Amino acid sequence: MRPQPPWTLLPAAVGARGRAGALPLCSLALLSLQVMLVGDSGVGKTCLLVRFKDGAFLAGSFISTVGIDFRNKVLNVDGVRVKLQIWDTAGQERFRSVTHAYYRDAHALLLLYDVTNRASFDNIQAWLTEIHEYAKQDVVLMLLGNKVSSPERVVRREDGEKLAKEYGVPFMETSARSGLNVDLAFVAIAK
Ligand SMILES: Nc1nc2c(ncn2[C@@H]2O[C@H](COP(=O)(O)OP(=O)(O)O)[C@@H](O)[C@H]2O)c(=O)[nH]1
Ligand SMILES: [Mg+2]
Repeated sequence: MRPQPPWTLLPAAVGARGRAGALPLCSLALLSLQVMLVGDSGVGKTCLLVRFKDGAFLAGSFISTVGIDFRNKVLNVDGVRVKLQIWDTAGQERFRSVTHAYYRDAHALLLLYDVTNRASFDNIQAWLTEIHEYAKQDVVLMLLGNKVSSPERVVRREDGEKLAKEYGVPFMETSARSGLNVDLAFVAIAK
């Protein structure tokens, strides 16, 4: 079942608790954006989300995302409070039918490949085809080459830049491990 947007309850819940340091209700007015992470399994979508949300790296044993999961984070973008509701999808073929339904609601998509995995880069075109088919016409899209802190890089930065230019999408290289460009990428799509 699809989780309900939790922010509709936020002002009342905070007000009722009246905890010290709580923000005044007026400043709780915020813009909400739904962001979806897509890309092959293993490219680091869940790690990128955990790095962004909690500032930590999920190393070693990790729980494979099943279907779809989401987390919220509020950002201050040029003085405007923006609530990102970030959907973490599973790239496995068998979950495709789940994620298709979510494309329609996404305002922004972060499309990831793994710079240490050529196949994940080669699959970007297929992902773009799928995005064009299912996502909103005006969806904000960004291409991310993840795992750049790894010594096993096989996809050059120039290759990513070239592909992004071909499709007219902004591009960044990130590392969920080191945190490189992770916040920047999320802020960029929130703008
Ligand atoms: N070196 C390195 N490994 C990463 C990075 N991000 C994710 N990983 C590893 O890649 C594997 C898959 O990550 P995960 O987030 O589960 O991928 P997902 O299937 O796209 O959600 C895990 O073993 C992570 O530890 C990164 O930035 N650098
Ligand atoms: Mg995952």
